[in-house]
Amino acid sequence: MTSNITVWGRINSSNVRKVLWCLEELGLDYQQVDAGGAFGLVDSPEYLALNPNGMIPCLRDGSFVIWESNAIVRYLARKYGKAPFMVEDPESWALADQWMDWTTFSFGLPFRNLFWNILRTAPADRDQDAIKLGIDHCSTQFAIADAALSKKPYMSGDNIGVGDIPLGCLAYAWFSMEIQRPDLPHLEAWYERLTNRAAYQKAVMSALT
Ligand SMILES: N[C@@H](CCC(=O)N[C@@H](CS)C(=O)NCC(=O)O)C(=O)O
Repeated sequence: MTSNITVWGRINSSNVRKVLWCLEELGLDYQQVDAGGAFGLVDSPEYLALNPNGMIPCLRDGSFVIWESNAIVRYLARKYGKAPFMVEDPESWALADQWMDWTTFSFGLPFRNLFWNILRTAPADRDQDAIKLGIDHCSTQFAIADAALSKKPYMSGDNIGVGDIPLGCLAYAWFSMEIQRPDLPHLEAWYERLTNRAAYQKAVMSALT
């Protein structure tokens, strides 16, 4: 679909991947501008005028500007989505919100600590105790997702939806890291379903570092 969408953010950021994956699933045209990390730009007055947090991602759609990755994903689904990404009933939205918020607030912090210790820290400087604790903590959280996925094929229910997007981006890093993972068959089957999607392959499955 033709649109006038620009996304700022480096593609190896999990939060940027959420937005890119959603755009790909919705079949929207967009321009991606590298920003953040080694690309800088986020401290410039021009960027701060778009996103005063100086963080990525940020999306502009025509003259409308929005930041916060989960909010961007919901905006795109509501504006451009059709089922399964746009849902109508309050219960389906509530479940999508539940998993999006859970991923950010319950899962995100322990995962970030683990991710940084392994992928953003030189081997000699890694804190092995923190890594072990991080794997334990993430495994406990992933077991909650695994239990949900034992009943339905997606976090969003019978079909994929925006509720799958945040965890799906972190799952790529989890399954790519050289760590000892617990046996969580429903989570693994869900992850495999995601990896078969062209949009996921294009937007999420790129180099982590
Ligand atoms: N809650 C924000 C968090 C954004 C965030 O933490 N972005 C990180 C990248 S994942 C960032 O901007 N880091 C600074 C940088 O990359 O320069 C969101 O979900 O959009």
